[in-house]
Amino acid sequence: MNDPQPSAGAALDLDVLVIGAGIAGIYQLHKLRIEHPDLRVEVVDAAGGVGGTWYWNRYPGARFDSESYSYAYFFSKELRDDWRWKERFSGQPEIEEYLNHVVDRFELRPYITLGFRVQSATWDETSRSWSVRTADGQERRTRFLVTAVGLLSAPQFPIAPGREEFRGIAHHTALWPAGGVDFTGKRVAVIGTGSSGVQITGAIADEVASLTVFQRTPNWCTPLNNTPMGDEEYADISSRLDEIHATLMGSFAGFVHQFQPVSAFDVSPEDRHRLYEQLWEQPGFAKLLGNYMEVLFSPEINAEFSAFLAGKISGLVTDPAKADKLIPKDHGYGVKRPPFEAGYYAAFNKPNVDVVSLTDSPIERFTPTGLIAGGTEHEFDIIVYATGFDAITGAFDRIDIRAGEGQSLREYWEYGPHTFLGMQSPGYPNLFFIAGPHSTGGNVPRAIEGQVDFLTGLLTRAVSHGHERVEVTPQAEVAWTEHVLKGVEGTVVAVGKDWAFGGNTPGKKLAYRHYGGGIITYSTRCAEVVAGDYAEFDFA
Ligand code: N01
Repeated sequence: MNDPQPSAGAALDLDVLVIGAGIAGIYQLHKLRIEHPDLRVEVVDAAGGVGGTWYWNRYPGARFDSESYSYAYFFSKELRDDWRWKERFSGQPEIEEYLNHVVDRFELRPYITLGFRVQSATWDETSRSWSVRTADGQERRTRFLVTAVGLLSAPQFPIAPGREEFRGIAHHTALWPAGGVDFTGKRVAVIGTGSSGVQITGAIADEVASLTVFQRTPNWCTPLNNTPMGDEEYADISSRLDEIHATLMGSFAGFVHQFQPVSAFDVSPEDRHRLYEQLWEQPGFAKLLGNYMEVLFSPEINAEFSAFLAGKISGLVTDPAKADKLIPKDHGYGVKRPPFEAGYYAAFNKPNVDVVSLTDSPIERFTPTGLIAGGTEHEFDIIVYATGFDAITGAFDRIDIRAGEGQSLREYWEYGPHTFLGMQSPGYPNLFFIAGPHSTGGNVPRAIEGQVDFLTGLLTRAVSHGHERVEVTPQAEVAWTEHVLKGVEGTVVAVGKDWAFGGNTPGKKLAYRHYGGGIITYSTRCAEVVAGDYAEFDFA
């Protein structure tokens, strides 16, 4: 922690407390240190190291599916120049190393407290401060509280009984042990076929004695097409990073890929198929974001591209029965956030790798030696829970956040979040969210960048005027929430199956919790608020 400096809230421990030392928390800390070195700032995190998502998700195969250089921070030319990404889509160890490098390079570590799991945050109107507590009695009193708790940081497990009875090794992909897990010659179950399950399946298939993938919903996986970054290509990219940054911030979802400049309906079916074949060979998200925009809006084009992918899967998986199970039937491409694969479909061509459909054979219970699904007992040495997250609001719901005697934030957001710009809700003064509900998805660090910059400006506006209290108006919240919900109408995503709706979490109310308007619309709205001197906020 930094030395206390006199400020308007000298009786408090801190001016700003940030919860979360991931991509968002690290950047927010750096920005405040640079722009407000006089403010007392601390970042707390439950983890034993920095990195957030990239600290916890250290399972085999965990890696970027945004191009490495497009995901990294852009705020420092020196940082960009002295870090050389090894792969187009780098793996978790390199990403964790990078984030530690950033923390040390910018001397942020003294301001970060690890092993600090926030249990509650309570607003006190008299002192205009938040009291933030852990279960073991630690407390911080802070003027402003910023959550950077992650969109996907509240892991969830299958609800079938008996999980604790299993006597083998069992880990959730998002709670992976630092020492790793030895899969050699083991009988392994992977439960879940989202991005995590797809990545780990491809990574371990060659090591195991047997692998059974338990699939609730098949996904449209396409090749990641990862490659090492050659010196020539890297030098070219490095020389154009300012230009690339402008492209990312001027794009829909912060990726290097750009939608086709023509409508799918203005080209022939043969030309469309030619493009689909080209996209298949391209890296990562090109398949979604380098496609015709109509793949997201037109049921006809979406069905056409989905049929193309179904053909590819049938070509990759030699056993027609397995291929049939692996092809989604109930949703088109892009309805759920698509995973990218490296060796996933090929794994099912091995005789010791199988897929069990949980629709046909639901998991009835776990046993000391494995699990029972559809009446069949399966024995395993290792169970991998790749069952995802109580997404977006889940990490908030696990903290008891209350303003005075009012309802908790959990209750306030139960039927879906209400926010202004995804950054504040009325009734919760001085509490701000980065990469929380109603914030832009896609290449998340680019959305985070815009939010941190905006929030730092808002805090500057407050402290430079000696204001101790900032609260968004209810009108601004209503207008933004309506804008968010209207924006998703008419897209293929609106079917509501994705974690962005909570459709993956039993009992969660279905509501759109992301922001689908894209980075440009979002940043334009932020710029309008700044130009209007933050009229949507009450300062006191
Ligand atoms: O989680 P998921 P994830 N019994 O929710 C199934 C990012 N990410 O960790 O589809 C049985 O996607 C569930 O089934 P269903 C990325 O944004 C990025 O894989 O809900 N199965 C699904 O198959 C991604 O979207 C990277 O029907 C159960 C799976 O478990 C997000 O994180 C890598 C179940 C969960 O899939 C989440 O990905 C990894 C149950 N009770 C993740 N509950 C990159 O490459 C759930 N499932 C950057």
